[in-house]
Amino acid sequence: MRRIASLMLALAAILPLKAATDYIQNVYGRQIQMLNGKWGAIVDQYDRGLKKKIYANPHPKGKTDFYEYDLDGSSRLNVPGDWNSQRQELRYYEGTVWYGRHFTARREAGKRQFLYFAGVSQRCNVYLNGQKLASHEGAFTPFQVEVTEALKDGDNILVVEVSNQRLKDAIPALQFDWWNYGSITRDVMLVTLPNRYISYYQVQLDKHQPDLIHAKVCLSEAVAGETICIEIPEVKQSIKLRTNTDGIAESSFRVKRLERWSPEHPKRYEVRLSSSEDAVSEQIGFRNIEVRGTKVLLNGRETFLRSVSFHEEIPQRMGRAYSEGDAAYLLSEAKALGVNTIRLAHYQQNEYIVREAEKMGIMVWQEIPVWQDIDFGNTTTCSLAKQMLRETIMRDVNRCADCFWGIANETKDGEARNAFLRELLQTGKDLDSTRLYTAAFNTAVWDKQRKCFHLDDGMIPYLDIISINRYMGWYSAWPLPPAECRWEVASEKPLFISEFGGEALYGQTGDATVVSSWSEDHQEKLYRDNIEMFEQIPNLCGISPWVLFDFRSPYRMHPDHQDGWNRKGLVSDQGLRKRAWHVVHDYYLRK
Ligand code: GCB
Repeated sequence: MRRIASLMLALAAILPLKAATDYIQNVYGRQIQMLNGKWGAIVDQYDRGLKKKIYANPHPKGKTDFYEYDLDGSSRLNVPGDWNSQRQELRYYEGTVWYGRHFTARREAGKRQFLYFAGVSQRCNVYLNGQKLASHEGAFTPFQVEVTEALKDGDNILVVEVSNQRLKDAIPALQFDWWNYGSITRDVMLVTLPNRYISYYQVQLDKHQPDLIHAKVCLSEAVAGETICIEIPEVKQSIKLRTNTDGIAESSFRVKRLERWSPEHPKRYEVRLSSSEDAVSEQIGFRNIEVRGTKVLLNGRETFLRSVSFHEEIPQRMGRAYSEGDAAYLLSEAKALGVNTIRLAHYQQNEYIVREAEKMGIMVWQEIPVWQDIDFGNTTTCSLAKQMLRETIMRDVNRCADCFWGIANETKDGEARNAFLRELLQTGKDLDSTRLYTAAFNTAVWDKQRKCFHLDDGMIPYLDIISINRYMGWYSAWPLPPAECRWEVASEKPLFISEFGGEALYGQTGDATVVSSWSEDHQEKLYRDNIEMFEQIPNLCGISPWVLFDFRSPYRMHPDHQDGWNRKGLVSDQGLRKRAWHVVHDYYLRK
């Protein structure tokens, strides 16, 4: 598949959200026709499809015509669903697959219609009835394509050219420690909206004040003077606003006796928004998240972040998680561990996970896949990162559970990287300054003279929380006994241990002092040692073991112990809890 020149056609128009937008927020609360199901799929390893016009689903018209590619007659793949787990021969496939399906639609007079893709990994071109309508890059964020004109009454053929090829200037780039699942991995739907619809809204609690709500509502057209109504029936709140010439209405108002959302009390309110043509509603929670000195405060109270990470993967299925049921499974296991936070590694996971976490009372750290060696000097790559962050924030801006935006994982200090990350931060803060911004660093080093860990990184002053990935007892030997390992890292800010851990094969016994035993004994001891060391970190605000479940990774090819699995899970690929799970569970009970 040819590289997409223009990144995201549809979204490019909406920046920087000052003017009317064509965005679709809260898509599951809209009039939708699901297009999930069995799609025709043609594997196009040598990228012949464009030349052969697969997008037009051609069939022979006369006796002398022939055709080699036939979406109608091709074998089927489930959408959503990665192709890797659906067909043995596609497990390692990196390249292009053409997807296609027919669907019956009705054009609706006076309405606008869109195709909405919740996630296509990693990039795609979208064709409707033979016409190319859009391209999108980035596996983990949604995009929409307007089809009001292109849609036909009756039968339509939708074709999507998908590629999961790894590229040097993409995000993530050529290397990453997780499975490169390809496909239309999330829901696809046809959305019907009023002509002038409510395209984007933010209804959020002020960063510091417990009762002050800031609301911003954008129409899809820049019309002034339109009345927007915001209601929160449970607290008898109803306010009317008028749009400005950009089609945007903004207001701040106080609500008496507002119950704030927290892990202990995940309270949400029904919020209704309406305009002359449109009405939309959803459950929204309110909370204050801020940093004071070295503390993270949730609703004004110091909160220790008891976290864990998982990939968007169901290990037992060896495939991408995509459904509400999958979200419930992953999060229940996290909850059982005793968490109040999850770090969704290392990319934006599907909306079901974020919404479910909010319902269950789990704070969410979401990050974009700026993982290790990104092409930081490349301006196109930087634009892509900014687009990814914007798409993440815009999808989830009303999810109060989302408390942390992660902008990078394990990147190295340097001019190009710093300029890139600073731009990214600015992009994020322009859209949303209520969350805390962080990045995970793996460059904290042991200072032999001063006998402590320290970190020099040019990004420290810009971030709210400094996050450290450090694999003591696994990738590094202990310089001193754990209880003597002092930390002097970003002493004036909250410090979060965003990764630590080690591998163990479920059920394997062995010498607890020998790393290469791959034993639960070793993993259990490693967890105890690390927890002992954490007591030495004065500005510690939380920890996040790496990782909840064993996960698939082409990095991990030890024939006996790994065989394509990263075995750092506290829970095995079969869903069985390892001994280290109990160490973390006990620690979280105490915290
Ligand atoms: C890391 C990475 C994570 C890896 C992990 C590991 O530091 O952030 O993506 O999977 O280490 O297992 O080595």
